[in-house]
Amino acid sequence: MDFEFSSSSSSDRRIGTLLRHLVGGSESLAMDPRSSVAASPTSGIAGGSVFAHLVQAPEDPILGVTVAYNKDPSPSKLNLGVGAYRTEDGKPLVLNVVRKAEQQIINDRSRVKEYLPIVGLAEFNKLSAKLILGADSPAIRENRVTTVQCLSGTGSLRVGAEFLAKHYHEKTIYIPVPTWGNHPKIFALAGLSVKTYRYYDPATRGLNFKGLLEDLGSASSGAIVLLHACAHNPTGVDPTVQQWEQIRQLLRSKGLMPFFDSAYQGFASGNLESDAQSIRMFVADGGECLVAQSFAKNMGLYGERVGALSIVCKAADVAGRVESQLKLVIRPMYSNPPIHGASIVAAILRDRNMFNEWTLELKAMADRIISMRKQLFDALRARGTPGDWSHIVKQIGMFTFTGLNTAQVSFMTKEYHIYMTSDGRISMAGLSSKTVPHLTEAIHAAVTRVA
Ligand code: CBA
Repeated sequence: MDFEFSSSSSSDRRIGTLLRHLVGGSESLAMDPRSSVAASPTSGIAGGSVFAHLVQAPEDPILGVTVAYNKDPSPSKLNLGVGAYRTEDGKPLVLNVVRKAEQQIINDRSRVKEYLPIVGLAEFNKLSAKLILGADSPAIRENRVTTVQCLSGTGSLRVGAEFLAKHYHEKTIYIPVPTWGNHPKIFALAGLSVKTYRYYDPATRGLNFKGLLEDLGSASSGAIVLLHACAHNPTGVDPTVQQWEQIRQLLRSKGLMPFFDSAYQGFASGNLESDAQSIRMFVADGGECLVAQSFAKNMGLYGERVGALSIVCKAADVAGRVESQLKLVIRPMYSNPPIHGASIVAAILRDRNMFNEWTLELKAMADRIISMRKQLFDALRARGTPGDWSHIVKQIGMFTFTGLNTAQVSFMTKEYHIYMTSDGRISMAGLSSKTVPHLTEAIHAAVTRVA
């Protein structure tokens, strides 16, 4: 399945079809992001506004869940839509170490609010690359990596996509099915042609490894391949280390370009090193790759929009020229990135004590999510809810891909005020011991009463 970025209406339909396919039939995602015009050409002048012809666009399939949740007056409502960490009390969490770093920044009167360079805060870039590629990475030592600060994970993916669309010889990117709903839009709007590869097998609720190898094995040579570094969203299903090794060999043998999305380093296992292992395997072989990195989840800096794009090259002089071209991509988009969030990250990563404190807080968040998996699984078993729910404890990261269908999700929202994405994904990070019984009751009712 593929689609091109062009303005023809048949390709518009193909984008709609692709998006529908990727998210398992969700109507709201079937919207073509560029199709905003009502059918009648004369409606443009109605009501005197030149925008009167615009149709109302649907809410975003993930962020729109929060919009709907906020409108619900029910005291028992529960938001398990967006992947945002909540405490046992259901509250957003600002890490202690982040508060400390912010205090340090505020106390430092020498700090000013000047523009950062186009590529962002140099120290942040250096430390981010070290965090994801490893302190002893030969690629860093040999100056073969260029890292630019971007607007969180999304911005890093978009800058990487724009760069590839402009400068990489192959314009096709393969993305897994399913994947995070924003991926196809980011790549298509950057001008890449998006194709898919099989990833998830609903029958086993596990990895469709054979399908993955077949699809990537028949990919056009040189194509780009999007890989979730860990904690695949939405399925929570990751390849094993042995499977990663096979994927690496396949990509390298066909000259495919890996583009890693690392939005959850530390959230999958609670360990920063193991969650970066897939990427490091690809960097260790000396080949090239792109890495989009987000600090939204692992430092809880969601709204600060802190992230980085690293491009690992084969030679230092190439990395230097790549960086010069990235600047040309960034400058007309947003000129240069914001300073505050990157300063927080740099303060934490540079200081050994603060770094250690961060890893403990990160581990505590990951452990709470893992314990929620166990509690939900136990509760469903105790309730005698039909079905094998073992995938809840087997899946990794922030989300459980429950297997509930769209009708069951709508039922849970309507009857139990539980908000989640229509593909049946729930954010385990939004759950607490107090809300597990309510969710269990809702799932039980959904699977026993709704087909
Ligand atoms: N990649 C993946 C795989 C993600 O899941 C997300 C976040 C991002 C972007 C990139 P940011 O730009 O904030 O760094 O993250 N996905 C969500 O957690 C949510 O934040 C989610 O609920 O799927 C989102 O934006 O949709």
